[in-house]
Amino acid sequence: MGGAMTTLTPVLTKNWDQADSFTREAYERNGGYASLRTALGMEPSAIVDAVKDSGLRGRGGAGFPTGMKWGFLAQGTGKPTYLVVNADESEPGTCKDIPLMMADPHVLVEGVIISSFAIGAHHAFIYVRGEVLHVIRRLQEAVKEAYEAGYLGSNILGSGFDLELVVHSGAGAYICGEETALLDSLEGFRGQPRLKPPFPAVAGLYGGPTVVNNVESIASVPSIVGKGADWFASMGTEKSKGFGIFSLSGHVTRPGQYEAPLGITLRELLDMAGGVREGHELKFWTPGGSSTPIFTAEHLDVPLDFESVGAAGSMLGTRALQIFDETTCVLRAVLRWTEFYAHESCGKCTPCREGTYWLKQMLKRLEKGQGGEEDLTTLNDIADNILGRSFCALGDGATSPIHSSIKYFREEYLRHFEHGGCPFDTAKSTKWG
Ligand code: L3W
Ligand code: SF4
Repeated sequence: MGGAMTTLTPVLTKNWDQADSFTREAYERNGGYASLRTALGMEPSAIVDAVKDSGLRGRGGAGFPTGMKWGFLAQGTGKPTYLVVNADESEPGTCKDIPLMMADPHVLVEGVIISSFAIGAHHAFIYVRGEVLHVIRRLQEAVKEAYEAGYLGSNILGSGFDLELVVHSGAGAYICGEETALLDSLEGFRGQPRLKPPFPAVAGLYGGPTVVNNVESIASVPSIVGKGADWFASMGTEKSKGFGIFSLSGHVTRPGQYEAPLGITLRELLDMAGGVREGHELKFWTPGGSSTPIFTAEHLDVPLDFESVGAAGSMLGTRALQIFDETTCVLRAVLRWTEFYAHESCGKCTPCREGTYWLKQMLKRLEKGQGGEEDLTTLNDIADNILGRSFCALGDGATSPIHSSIKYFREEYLRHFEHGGCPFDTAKSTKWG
């Protein structure tokens, strides 16, 4: 888990400071599984309506309305309906689902049961990133405890509703966070994105209608059922309702998870997190992980909701706020992210497979100061030929750091070329030499 944790809206993080928060006993002591009892007494369609009315939007990066997605499920296909939780958290900087599953796995399990009941699924899967064995074990234990208590299995709490829940481990590929690659991986194939449409809601796992939702989205459902759609919708902004976990990392005094209403600003979050590390100043940051265009100090007061971040030229994404101070070479950060995308590209389509490789090769050279201004045109051109021409969002995401760093830090690129190397290496100071 990260370091600090502050809650302006103590919902998902409210129990994290209790030593036994991950146990069923603690979860029930804190009121857990009461929403499940409420939900089982409701019409499934009423739960779908409550999620629609709450305004909950997907917390995995895209912000698609959760209730609407549930409403898109194909009916009368003759195939089973599935719920799949995307717990493949791998976006650079994103650290919210893993701490949530470690500290409070039962809120996710309860969310899975209620959501499955709402959409009529009798089989649910939590697809967890392969590297995080400790999270997998914790989830498996929570699922076992839920079966023992009669929250899972046949005739749940005497309601007549049956649900089997499987925790499935991935094999450590970032692309398996893309929902259709995840489904392929879950079916036992190599994880590569499928053509959409059909969307999973129509033909997903084993060809059946499937809801794929992020961990945080599903974990928000028990509170919506327990406290009501209006309560949820009273937080956040007009179009970005509710709360979310913001993960702050990098050059910040107290990195960690901060739960707050959508629409909070980085300035306000930094106030809670003790500011940029002492004696330093903010240089650039990502609002939603490395796949979202970077922001600078001029964006400190942009409300962190889907609309405002979009209007300011980036994306809210996964609310992964990576903070960099003036000691950071922006080219080096961009190179590091680009190496990640080149490594994780699944190779299915040419613009991403070849483009991310060439971006990496060029950036390696430019970071060493071997280049000229014309290289920035080429760099932008390669990125232009990936963006919108790739098969899935990974390719598009890889272009965000390139375009935005050239937009805001062209001078720093040029400084490398004038210097014949990275000015941050030779200066050995907090600023350029
Ligand atoms: C039925 C329609 N369903 C859309 C569903 C669709 C999906 C959801 C959103 O990318 C973003 C990406 C990353 N009928 C539908 C429909 N849907 N139209 O809505 O779909 P989409 O395509 O907008 O987005 P996506 O493919 O889910 C996710 C960004 O998130 N990101 C990445 C985060 C990575 C992680 C991780 O660590 N694993 O979360 C960060 O910003 O760039 O833009 O369910 O089926 N007509
Ligand atoms: Fe694979 Fe990249 Fe194409 Fe996505 S954009 S399908 S990750 S090669």
